[in-house]
Amino acid sequence: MSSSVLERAALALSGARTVLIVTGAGVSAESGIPTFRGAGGLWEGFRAEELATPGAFADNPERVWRWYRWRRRICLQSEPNPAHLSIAEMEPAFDAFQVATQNVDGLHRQAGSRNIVELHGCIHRSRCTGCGEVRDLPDEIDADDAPLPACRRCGKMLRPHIVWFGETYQPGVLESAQAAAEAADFVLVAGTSASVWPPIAVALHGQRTGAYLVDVNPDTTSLSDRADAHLTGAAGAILPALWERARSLR
Ligand code: BV8
Ligand code: ZN
Repeated sequence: MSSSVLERAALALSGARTVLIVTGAGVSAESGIPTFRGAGGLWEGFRAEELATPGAFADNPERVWRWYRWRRRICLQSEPNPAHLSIAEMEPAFDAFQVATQNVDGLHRQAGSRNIVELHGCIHRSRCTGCGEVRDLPDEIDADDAPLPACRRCGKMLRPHIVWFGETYQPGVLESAQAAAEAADFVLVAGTSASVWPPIAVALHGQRTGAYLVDVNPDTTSLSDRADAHLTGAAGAILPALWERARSLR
């Protein structure tokens, strides 16, 4: 990546008052959490799209809970990396700042970000399939062969409080990210293959309404050539460098 691309992006960030950050699994890769489509994206030979669906849960809730318990163990052992930390550092420096994350690992909150929209839910929360009650899951994770978790209120089976493929978004979630995009002078998308459309549509809406759009990814995606700047590389290296430079230009 040429330093002039980073310089242009840093100049745009230094002049921004309102910011939206959209993140995907790549931002948590350097924390040791496998991405969906990279190496390690498979589990017992299944792809995420085969497990993170209402059908997979209806057919085999034990298998889906086993997958989420495996992923939660990894999330609970993971720490925020410099990408999460630099995003958290940026937040108080702007009039408006939102993190709209596709990740369910909770690492942005752990890093200190506060204005977060978890577009696809959170792996540390459950939702009752009967009464819909949403609750935090206990930190100690059930053993793989433990009985399926049941609602303490109505006794029905619990599911992960996560948006699965083929499901629509929780009310208000996309609307909140869309409003932040509309108000943004600067939108940064980091660590996503852009394979799920609504979060990318939000970022592009921000660009259409006047924001400078940056894509941070070691690879190129369908978003890269639409962005005003594509910063090629790992988020854990690029985001601290970008913020360091932007801060010095303010
Ligand atoms: C929706 C939670 C309508 C799960 C996820 C109806 C029926 C059936 C299907 C559909 C339907 N309606 C729409 C669909 C399509 C479907 C879809 O998109 N399918 C895909 C597979 C084509 N979409 C949906 O079902 C969505 N619902 O659209 O409702 C609607 C329409 C308009 C408005 C409102 C509603 C709901 C999709 C949500 C599914 N749940 N996650 C869980 O975690 O268990 S999606 C999951 O995959 C992620 O959350 C993310 O959103 C998506 C893509 O993953 P990424 O985060 O991008 O990760 P990936 O591994 O793919 O890429 C990592 C990237 O990082 C790579 O580019 C890599 O180069 C880069 N990278 C690696 N290392 C680094 C790095 N970058 C920076 N630094 C590094 N170090
Ligand atoms: Zn219930």
